Order: sequence, then structure tokens, then C-alpha cells
Amino acid sequence: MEQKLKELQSQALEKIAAAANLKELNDVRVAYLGKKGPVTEVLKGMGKLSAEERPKMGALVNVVRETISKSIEEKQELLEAAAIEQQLAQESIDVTLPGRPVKQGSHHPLTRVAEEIEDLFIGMGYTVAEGPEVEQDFYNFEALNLPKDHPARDMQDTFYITPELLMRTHTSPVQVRTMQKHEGRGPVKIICPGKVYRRDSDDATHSHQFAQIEGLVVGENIRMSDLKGTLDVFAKKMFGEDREIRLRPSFFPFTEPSVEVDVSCMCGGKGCSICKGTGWIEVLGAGMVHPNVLEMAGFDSNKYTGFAFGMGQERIAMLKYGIDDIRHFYTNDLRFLKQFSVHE
Ligand code: FA5
Repeated sequence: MEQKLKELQSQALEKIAAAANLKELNDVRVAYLGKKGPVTEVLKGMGKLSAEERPKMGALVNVVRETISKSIEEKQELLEAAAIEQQLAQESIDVTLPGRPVKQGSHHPLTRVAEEIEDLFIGMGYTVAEGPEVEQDFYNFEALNLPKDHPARDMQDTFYITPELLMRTHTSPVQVRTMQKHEGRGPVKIICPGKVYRRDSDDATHSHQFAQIEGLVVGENIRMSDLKGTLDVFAKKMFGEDREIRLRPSFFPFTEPSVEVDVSCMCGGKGCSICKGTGWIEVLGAGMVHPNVLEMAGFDSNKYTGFAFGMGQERIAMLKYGIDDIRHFYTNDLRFLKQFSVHE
């Protein structure tokens, strides 16, 4: 029996030494020290021994059991330490590695242009006014000298919601609303940025939804020369000090006289593909506010005069940045948008 116990001990110690991880070590513990293990079996056989042999054998079993247990404990400590080492090695952080770049968003080119135009006019004493995109026929047309069935309504093909309610086709209704609020007392000096809608077919220069910025100044002794000077400052600040403007006679029902305003092309007048060889690029419509519009909004047209102008934000951005298709603004192609990022 003594011999058997010694064999068991040396077998167990060998297996403990060979255990590669905590699970294998636990298997050894269960196999040798568990209730059904060989050491327990030996203990069970003690009853057959003589009274002298029993204590000697009992002491030997205890020694074997303790030796195996101790060896398991030592090995367990070693394995646990190794496991911690391994975990630390796996989870270690190299603080000297370069950081991953954080992708930063940026303002949309249209927002940038709108803010630039707004800042420019705020700097000249204008305030920003806003109004609803779903507008009454009265404000969008009638109060702007465009009664029902007026042929000039065809100039702006309209999305109607009901016969009296529509998606505004321009930001001019905000001018009417603001003038009404002034209750006949000047001066009024506002710009109105915002989205507008027209039943235009989408192409390189047209969109069914686009953004306008309109300006309105009403006061005593406001003249056409004030309009011209204001737009000259606008063109130079927006496109460059060397740019000039020219006014061509035009027609809008709400202004009289009315003009189309061109800015000299970046080619310096030689003629290029952008100005189609003319040296000039059309940028906005403008004019002196029609007396009927002033009167309908509650202003005395004998005392007050005013000028107004309206431009498409996309067209201004296209000119400023040399963009050849208005649809780039709406298709959200990151390759396009990133070119306007100030971060990258
Ligand atoms: C008007 O909307 C007038 N309310 C502007 C105005 C205001 C004139 C005050 C006089 C006094 P017009 O329909 O031309 O005018 O539009 C103004 C600008 O909007 C155009 O010069 C153009 O830049 C832009 N625009 C017009 N239609 C579209 C479209 N479908 N897509 C993109 N931009 C457009």
C-alpha cells in the first residue's frame, strides 16, 4: 500500500508539472484528491489494515495528500501569475501611437454663402427677417401687385396647396409682412433669406427647391442710386474688389423701374465659358418698390420710396466657387462637400 501511495504521489506531481492551464490543474486535483480519486480509495481500504499499520498508513496518506495539495497550490499561483502577465501583455496600451483622426463636419457651402451675405448686409445696418414657407396667395402675389390671373404669375410656376395657400415662390412675401408690421412708418431695412419652391424642372442651373436672399429698404428719399451703390458694395465684397456691376432694364410687377443686375466676369471682360463670351454674369433682380406695393402694405407712396433686390443663393455660390451644376448642393457627395471644409 505504501508503494502504491508513493506511485500515486509521483504520478500526481508529474501531471501537476505538466498542467498547462488552470483547467488542466483542476482536472488533476479532482482526479487525485476528489471523492472518487485514488487517494480516497486508499483511505477506504484502511479498514483492512492491522491496528499497528493503520496509524502509520494514515500518516502516510496525509503526507501524500498534503504534498499533492501543496504542489497544486504552488502550481496554481504560478499559472495565475502567468495568466495575469498574459492579460497585461494583451491589454497594454502604447501611448506613443499616433491618435486616430476624428472626422469633423463642416458647414455646407450654401450655409457659408448665406452667412457671408447676411454678415455683409448686417454690417451695412440691415436686420434679418423671416417668414413662412407655406404662404398665402395674398402675400406671395396679390400684395406684390400680382392680382389673380395676372399674366406675370406665369414667371414663377407655383406649387399650390389650396387655391389660397401655396409654397412661396420667392422671399418677397416676407417684405410685405415686414412692411405691414411697420404700420406705415419707415425706415425699413431688411434682408430675408430662406427656402423657396417652384415647379421648375431640375437641371444644371434650376432646382424645384432653392434658396433666395432678398433685400428691402424703405425710407424717405431712397433712390435708384442707393440701390446701385449697395449692389456695387455687395459685388465687390462677394466676388472681389475688381468686380463691377451693370444694370439692365427688366420687368417685375412689384418694382418700377426694374432691373437685372450683372456682375463682371472673372475673365476680366475677355469672354469665357462661364460668362458665355459676354464678360458679364447675371446675378439678381432688383428695382424701386412699386407705389402700389408700398400703398398695399400701408406706406404713403408720396412720402416713402424704396428699393428691393432678390438673388438665388445657389447661383451666387456657383459663381463664387466655380460650381457647374446646382444639383451638387443637394446630392450630399462627401467628395464635393469636403472641398468646402475648413478643417481638412
Ligand atoms: C424673383 O424671385 C424676385 N422676387 C426677385 C426680386 C426681388 C426682384 C425684389 C426685384 C425686387 P426671379 O424669379 O428672377 O426673381 O428669381 C431670383 C433669383 O432666383 C434668380 O436670379 C436666380 O438666381 C434664382 N432662381 C430662380 N429660379 C431658380 C431655380 N429654379 N433654381 C435656382 N435658382 C433660381
